[in-house]
Amino acid sequence: MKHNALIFDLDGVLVDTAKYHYLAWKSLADTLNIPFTLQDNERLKGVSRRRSLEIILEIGGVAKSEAEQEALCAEKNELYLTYIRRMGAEEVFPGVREFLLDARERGYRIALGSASKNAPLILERLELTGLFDAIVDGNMVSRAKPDPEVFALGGKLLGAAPKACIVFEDSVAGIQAAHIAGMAAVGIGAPEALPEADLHLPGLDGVKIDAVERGLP
Ligand code: B16
Ligand code: MG
Repeated sequence: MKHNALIFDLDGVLVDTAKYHYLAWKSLADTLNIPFTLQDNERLKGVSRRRSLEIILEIGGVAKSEAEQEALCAEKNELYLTYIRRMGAEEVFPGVREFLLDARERGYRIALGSASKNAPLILERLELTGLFDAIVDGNMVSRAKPDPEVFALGGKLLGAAPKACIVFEDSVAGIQAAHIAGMAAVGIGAPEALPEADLHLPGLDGVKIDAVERGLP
């Protein structure tokens, strides 16, 4: 095997949490009389909570103080958590659990590299925690993708050199972050959406790690 460590983004790779982020942000935007659509929500994927709020305020042309923004972020997160607490293992994307189990059996070390501060809770709800050797979440990093911080820390916690790591990502900024970290990047989603990825997969259903290794340059 060419690599020995795998690092996974959470939202859009292992599970669809974007729909819950949308519902929570939509409720908040409604209270602020800001129009917020599913299309706007695309701009929030992989972006931090605080930056997401800034984008929504920009859409509405609304200004808020630092303290007000903190309070709005807390309010949004409470709403978001009402959805997350109801999540179950059936929401894991098809084939993800099998892919992780197969990779572990073959000796790969596995980390999460997510911008979400709620990532540990989400992995618990999905009953995936035990399949990860390390979890890097939004509480542990200060710089957002495309900064490589989240993946560099993931590799470090796994004791793996960048060249030994494969990142699985669904966002352009995440693919860039992986490359800046010196890691291979598998794009989950349409090839046109992630032109810089080293390999494209529509998802992990029916995929095995040895096929990923063969597909990477
Ligand atoms: P939280 P990822 C990201 O997850 C989401 O894509 C993004 O929409 C969200 O704003 C961010 O986490 C922060 O989430 O409010 O839970 O801290 O794709 O990096 O796994
Ligand atoms: Mg993502």
